Amino acid sequence: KILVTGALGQIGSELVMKLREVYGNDSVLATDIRKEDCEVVHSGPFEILDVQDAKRFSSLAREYHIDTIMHLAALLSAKAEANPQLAWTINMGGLVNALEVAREHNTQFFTPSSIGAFGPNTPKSRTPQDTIQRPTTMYGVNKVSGELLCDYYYQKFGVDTRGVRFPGLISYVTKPGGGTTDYAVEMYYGAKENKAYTSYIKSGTYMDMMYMPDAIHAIIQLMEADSSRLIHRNAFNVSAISAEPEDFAQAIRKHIPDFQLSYDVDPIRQAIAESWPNSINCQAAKEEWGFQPKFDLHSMSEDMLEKI
Ligand code: VAH
Repeated sequence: KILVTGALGQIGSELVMKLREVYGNDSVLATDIRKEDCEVVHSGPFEILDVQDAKRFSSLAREYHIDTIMHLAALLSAKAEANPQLAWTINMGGLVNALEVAREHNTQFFTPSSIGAFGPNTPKSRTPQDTIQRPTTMYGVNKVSGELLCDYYYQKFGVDTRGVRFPGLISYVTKPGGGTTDYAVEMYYGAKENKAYTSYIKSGTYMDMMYMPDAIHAIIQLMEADSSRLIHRNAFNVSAISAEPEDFAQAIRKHIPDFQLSYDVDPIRQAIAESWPNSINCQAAKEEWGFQPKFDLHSMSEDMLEKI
């Protein structure tokens, strides 16, 4: 049975539904710090869990006979930069608790890292799998620390930890909260609702992006991969698209010709975006577990505008 933390979040809400489709409703325990009236709560087991509560975390793992933990509960980059101390407490405190439960109950373990784990002196185009990681944001410090801690739990305690460095994720099921790449999600909504959007990220700012269905598939594919093939573990570069705001606008105009994009740059999120890569190299994920995204900017845009 799989325990998912942050199950009501942007990734969690889609991951839980896909896992229940693949493995059966009762094989996925969804948890989050709050309860909501939604299909994640109604379609299978749900429990309130604050990942800072180590005792409850462990007792839920025991009660539900958990053999896999997918730890998604965290503050994203912009929110973490606004509350750095809280971000450390939740992002690292939650991760340590999750890893300890995995060690204690001998479960498999997944948690995402991010392109945010790279910093200003990391090579910016086709960023290698193994390279300099000196992020300048609290979120990035959390992600690099998390990668090292997960590898440590594998090396030291034999916990089967695996992770991916996610790019900006685009989805229409649950809106992201507090990210930097979220401008791209908001642009699709702005296009659909008002044929216009004002971007807080400057034109020409390239970042890696991926459609949520490809992200969910990557998690399942990595967790089912033959561990003897894995040279890396925490965490694999994965991406599908490298784009800047004008690229999204152009793709949207194929469907909404008079879409207007304007700019009101937020210096804080612009600085975060500029410290991240423009495009990352995903060769290791392709070679070690067959990572292969299906959506490009055009097919993602077509699907997003149809579905929202
Ligand atoms: C964020 N969407 O913007 C997340 C992600 C790569 C970006 O980590 O913080």
